[in-house]
Amino acid sequence: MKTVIITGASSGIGAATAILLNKNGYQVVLAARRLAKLQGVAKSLNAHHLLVETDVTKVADVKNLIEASIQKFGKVDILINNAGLGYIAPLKEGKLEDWHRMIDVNISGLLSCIHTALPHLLEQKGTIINIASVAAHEVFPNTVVYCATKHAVNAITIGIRKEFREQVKVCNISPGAVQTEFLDQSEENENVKQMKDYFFNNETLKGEDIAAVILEVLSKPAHVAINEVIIRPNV
Ligand code: NJP
Repeated sequence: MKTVIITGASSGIGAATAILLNKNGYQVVLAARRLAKLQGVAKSLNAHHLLVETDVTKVADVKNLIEASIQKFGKVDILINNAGLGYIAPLKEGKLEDWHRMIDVNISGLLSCIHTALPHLLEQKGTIINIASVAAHEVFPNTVVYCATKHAVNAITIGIRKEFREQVKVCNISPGAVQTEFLDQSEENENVKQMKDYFFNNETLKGEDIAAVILEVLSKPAHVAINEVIIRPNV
């Protein structure tokens, strides 16, 4: 049975992925800060799971996450770096704390997880999946720093592929609009209102759609590596 660690598993894409992978025979480690939400997700899981309260910006938490996974399951085969957030606001508002927070979670947190899990992933010839964004491939106004962080995720994914070819598989999954708690992080403003209207009054993506793509990526035989997926709503 393969062991998969999923960060940001308390809601949205991460929660849907934990449930789908667990249903399909994976033992899943769910990491996030909100333990009560993780416990809610766990109601849909079989016994092959572990919940670890984790803030990916805290190196000690990340260390504990990997150690707890090894202690419970003996190995780590797959790391899904999904924890992330985006604040929607124009640059001219100059919300420096928000900019730093996005860098801390989306880039530094992701790097801490890769750094700590990598020796175990190399042992298993495992897989890293990074949840990037369409914002990793374009730059949109009002989300410039978020786009910058996701461009960085893209660069990290490409770099891992080039340096660790044949040792670990790595895949960048870049969703468009997914109906999750993502937009709830931003203070309500005209841009957020417009985005919520588009996200929730159209048939945009669900967390389950991204989970299905992740399952597909993980289902390929050893000689096949899907390195890049862009998935947009068809509206
Ligand atoms: O959003 P949401 P998504 N340490 O808010 C966790 C990308 N994406 O599922 O700690 C650990 O439901 C948070 O958990 P908690 C996006 O950039 C989305 O949409 O308990 N975990 C929660 O579980 C992100 O990388 C869309 O608050 C931390 C999770 O992150 C990924 O998809 C479009 C944390 C966020 O779940 C999942 O986001 C796109 C921390 N410090 C890319 N901070 C979209 N929804 O449209 C946050 O292009 N989390």
